[in-house]
Amino acid sequence: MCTVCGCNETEEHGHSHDHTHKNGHHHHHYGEGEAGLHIAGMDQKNIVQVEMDILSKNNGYAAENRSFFSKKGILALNLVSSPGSGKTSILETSLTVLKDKISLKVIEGDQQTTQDADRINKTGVQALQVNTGKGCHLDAHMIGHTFDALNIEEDSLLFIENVGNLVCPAAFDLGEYCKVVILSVTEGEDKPLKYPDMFAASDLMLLNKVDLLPHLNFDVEKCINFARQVNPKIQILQTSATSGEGMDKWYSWLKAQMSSVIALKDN
Ligand SMILES: Nc1nc2c(ncn2[C@@H]2O[C@H](COP(=O)(O)OP(=O)(O)OP(=O)(O)O)[C@@H](O)[C@H]2O)c(=O)[nH]1
Ligand SMILES: [Zn+2]
Ligand SMILES: [Zn+2]
Ligand SMILES: [Zn+2]
Repeated sequence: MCTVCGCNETEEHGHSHDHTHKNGHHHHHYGEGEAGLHIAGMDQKNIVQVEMDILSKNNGYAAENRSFFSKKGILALNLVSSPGSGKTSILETSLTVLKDKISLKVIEGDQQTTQDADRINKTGVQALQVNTGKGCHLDAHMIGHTFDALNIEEDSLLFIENVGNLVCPAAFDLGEYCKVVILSVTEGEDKPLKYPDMFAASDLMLLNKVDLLPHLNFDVEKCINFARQVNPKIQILQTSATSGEGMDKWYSWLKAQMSSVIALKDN
């Protein structure tokens, strides 16, 4: 996961530089220790401790957000993907279709600029931009701070577009109902295997830009099998934000999730 650490660079490391190679393949795997990652100058126990501290604080804020959402019957979705898969385009198309029927709000996460929030605001739906600066993901604390400005209504739908990054947002619970991962066909069918955490953490995968399939050697079935290998329960819809293909199934999925959130609303 993504560890934000400012120290320990001076610590001597006690391991030798002999690496063992499982399966007989010659590659270096830095994810086989207790922490699942390597940071030069930090031992595995320290990394685990820093991660636990960061994540447990985040989880506290996420629990507060989740309770706020469930009391008000708000379906909060955390949209995650690599940069450019089409998160904002899917939102622009969806909001235009849904805005007369459903109360909607959007939180836009990017390192810099208000471009995505500006695009969303043009649809007539209110969006609030959160810039993370050097940060590579939204955290639950940032989400809690948007509530005053957004005034999210009861029985409504809140889209949270995370920072384009297929790795770090997987580890940070925002208090959402679920994560929706967007993968576009121009990224290659192997992404669920290479970045498994995000696909394991998501309930739904939108395979986007399917209008481009005739121009590519992208094997849809193979990609779906890879995603199910990582997460056997993941639901998968094929969409195109530009042609509109598959978008009706996405809207039906949204409405079904909204109904269950409203039915389960804490009173
Ligand atoms: N052909 C095609 N292009 C698409 C589709 N969806 C998005 N795009 C294009 O892909 C590019 C990136 O789209 P965005 O919606 O900005 O992607 P994003 O995931 O919001 O990007 P970041 O917020 O920067 O991570 C734009 O040029 C879109 O027009 C699609 O379904 N088909
Ligand atoms: Zn990160
Ligand atoms: Zn975007
Ligand atoms: Zn914070």
